[in-house]
Order: sequence, then structure tokens, then C-alpha cells
Amino acid sequence: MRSLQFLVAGTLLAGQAAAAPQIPNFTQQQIDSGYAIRELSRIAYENAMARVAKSTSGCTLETVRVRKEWRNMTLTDRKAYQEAVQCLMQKPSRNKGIDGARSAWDDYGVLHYFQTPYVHNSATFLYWHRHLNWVLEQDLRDLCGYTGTVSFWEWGLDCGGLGTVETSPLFDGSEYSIGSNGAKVSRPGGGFGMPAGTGGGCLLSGPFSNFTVNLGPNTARNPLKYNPRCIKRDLNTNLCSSAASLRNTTDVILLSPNLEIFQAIVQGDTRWPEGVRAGMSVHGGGHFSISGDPGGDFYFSSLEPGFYFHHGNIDRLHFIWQNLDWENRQTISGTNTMFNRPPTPEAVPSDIMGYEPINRNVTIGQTIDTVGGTPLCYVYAPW
Ligand SMILES: *[C@@H]1O[C@H](CO)[C@@H](O)[C@H](O)[C@H]1NC(C)=O
Ligand SMILES: *[C@@H]1O[C@H](CO)[C@@H](O)[C@H](O)[C@H]1NC(C)=O
Ligand SMILES: *[C@@H]1O[C@H](CO)[C@@H](O)[C@H](O)[C@H]1NC(C)=O
Ligand SMILES: *[C@@H]1O[C@H](CO)[C@@H](O)[C@H](O)[C@H]1NC(C)=O
Ligand SMILES: *[C@@H]1O[C@H](CO)[C@@H](O)[C@H](O)[C@H]1NC(C)=O
Ligand SMILES: [Cu+2]
Repeated sequence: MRSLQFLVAGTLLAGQAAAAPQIPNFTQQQIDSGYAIRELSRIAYENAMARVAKSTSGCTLETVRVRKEWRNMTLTDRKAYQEAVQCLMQKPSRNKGIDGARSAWDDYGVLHYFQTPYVHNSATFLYWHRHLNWVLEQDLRDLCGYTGTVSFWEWGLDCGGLGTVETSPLFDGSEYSIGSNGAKVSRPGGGFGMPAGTGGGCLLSGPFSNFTVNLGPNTARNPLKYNPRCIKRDLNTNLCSSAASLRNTTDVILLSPNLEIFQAIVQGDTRWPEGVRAGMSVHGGGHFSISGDPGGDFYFSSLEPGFYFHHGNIDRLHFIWQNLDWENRQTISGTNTMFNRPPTPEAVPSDIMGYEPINRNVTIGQTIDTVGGTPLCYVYAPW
């Protein structure tokens, strides 16, 4: 009798066991060195690929795109990505009647400018930016013949004692980077109330140092007016170490039992005590490790090529967190306005997220699964 009960209970539990989070216990040293995030990333990748293998959605093992950290891309692939972005910067804008929108790349500045009040500290923060990177990937493919994927920047590999942002393969100014730091400009503090980094001026060298920022800043009387200027950066390893280290990144995953808290911690959203404790946290930390103009501009940061690497990592953290406990982590949390101001109803899967005029609107529900095939079909590789 006893063994029969055990058997029945065992059968019931088997279904639940598969859904339980497979989160090992790590030592502080394993967390700080990056061993932990690499392990979590590997488990999430394997779980996601196992779902792809069984999927009937059209996202298959043949079609799934594998996104890699910049330093895990071959030099050839890095060049191909840069060239595709350069190409997009030469294609015509799809915006009509917006003076500053001169290229297809500028469309991303206009889009983010208009969506900012809805897609930050709201239910769509993670999902809207997730899909934005997908939209960019599609544009690079459709308009510029790119065959690869977007990438991501694991901030913590370049700070917290492991490296510096200035010498990161992403920002070292080499042929295979996305351009260098800005020229050193001495000033009392950095832009937007942040501590100063080590640059502040126009990019010194490398890809995108010739890129012209056409719109913004958001503090201008007419932010959408044509306002051509150099791109500036103010790289900041100290800020990265205090807000976007491997420990900070791993903690986002380990300390978040549900999406509400995950979102609060990622953004340092002070409406939650967990968000208060997270301080500036990884979202602000990654942005302000680049900083500058437009990188530090809340509305126009999407014109900075580094933006998509930063948000790639935010999306990757979300992907890892979701795939550690997929059954329980397909939720939506929050409303459709920033800080719920003005108050709006709780978001639902059928709510539409806007990507005009790039013509890629989707519902929130369509973006919950990166391998859902509607349209998303990608995973993040462990580094
Ligand atoms: C991690 O540690 C907790 C508390 O010590 C324990 O309950 C749990 O079983 C451990 N998990 C694993 C996967 O070892
Ligand atoms: C910047 O330089 C690159 C490489 O020389 C070139 O492909 C690109 O078209 C240039 N971009 C602009 C906006 O001039
Ligand atoms: C972020 O990590 C650093 C160590 O890498 C630590 O000093 C800091 O307290 C962490 N921040 C938070 C909010 O946990
Ligand atoms: C896309 O969504 C926006 C709302 O964010 C809406 O104004 C627009 O009409 C939609 N476009 C299409 C083609 O459905
Ligand atoms: C990715 O790069 C890291 C650091 O450079 C290296 O240790 C790792 O082996 C690489 N991983 C893959 C999958 O290529
Ligand atoms: Cu944003």
C-alpha cells in the first residue's frame, strides 16, 4: 500500500519535477568569476533547444538562429555585422515628414523616441526591446543581405576586475570593434547626472567613428529636427563594476522568483524594495557604461550602435531566466505606461506593440517565447 502510494505520488511528481527550476547553488567565487552565469546560460540554452527539437511551430533546429557574445563571433562575422549596420545607415528613412530622419537607421531613433513613455518600467519593457532587436536583425537581412544575427555584450567580462570597458573587444577602437571611446574631455561629471567616465567627446577611431547622429538630443527644443553631429562616448568601467558586473548580472537571475521582481531588479525600479536594493542595476549600468550622445539619451539611445548589444544582454538574461523554469515563466507583468503613469489596465497577451513605420507590429504574446516561431526563432549561446 505504502509503495503504491509512493508510486502514484511519484508519477504525479514526475510532471512537476520537469518544471522545477534547475538552479544549482553557487559559491560567491563562482558567481564573481562568471562560472555561474555561464552554467545558467548553458542550462537555459539546452532547455530551449530541447523545446525547439520538439516544436511544431516552424521554429526548428534547422531555422533557429544562435546569437553569440561579440567576442565569440569570428572576425569575419563581426565585420559582416558592422557592414550590414553601415549599409542600413545608408538606406532611406521610412519616416515621412520627420526632418531629422535621414536613414533607415534613424528610424530606430524615431521609433524609440515615440515609444519611450510606454516601453520602460512597464509590462512591455522586456518584450518590446526583445522584439526591437529582432526587427533590426530582419532589417539587416532584408535591406542589406546580412545572413547572421545580432549579438550581445556580456558587460561583466569588461569590468569587476576582469577587464575594462575601454579595452573591451566591442569598444577598443580596432577594426573588429564598434568603435572606440570618445576623446577625453575633462568636466565635473558625466551627462545626465552620471559620474564622468574616461571619454566624453567624439569617437576617436574604429567603425562608426564617421557616423553622424542626425536627431536629438531629447533636451532640444525640437528633438526630431535635423541636427547632425558626431557620436560621443564616455566609457565608464567603474560604473560597470558597481552596477553591471557578473555578480550583478547573475543576481538578477538568482534573486527573481517571478517576472514582476525580475523586471524590478533589472531596471532598479524603486516601486519595489528589490528594485531599491538593486540600485542603478544592470539596465542603467550597461547604458551608462557607454553613455555619451546618443548613448546616454533616454529617448535616442537606440541610435548608438552599442544599444543593441546592451539590450541583447538584457534580453539574454530574460531568456536565461525564462528557460530555467519555462513552465512558470511565460507571464506578463505590469501595465502599458511607464511607472503606470497615467494608470492603464494590466497588459494582456493580445496587446499590440508598435514598430511603425518599420511595419512590424506584434502582440506581447507573440514575443514571450524566443523560439515560438511567431515570428521569433532564436536562442542565446553560452560563452
Ligand atoms: C541549494 O541549497 C539549498 C539550501 O541549502 C537546498 O535546500 C537546495 O536543495 C540546494 N539545491 C541544490 C540544487 O543543490
Ligand atoms: C564610414 O566608413 C565606413 C568604412 O570606411 C563606410 O563603409 C561607411 O559607409 C562610412 N559611413 C558613413 C556614414 O560615412
Ligand atoms: C554589484 O556587484 C558588485 C561586485 O561586482 C558589488 O560590489 C555591488 O554591491 C553589486 N550591486 C548590487 C546592487 O548588488
Ligand atoms: C501598429 O501599432 C500602433 C500602435 O502602437 C498603431 O498606431 C498602428 O496603427 C499599428 N499599425 C498597423 C499596421 O497595425
Ligand atoms: C567564447 O569566448 C570566451 C572568452 O573569450 C572563451 O573562453 C570561450 O571558450 C568562447 N566560447 C565559445 C563557445 O566559443
Ligand atoms: Cu529603451
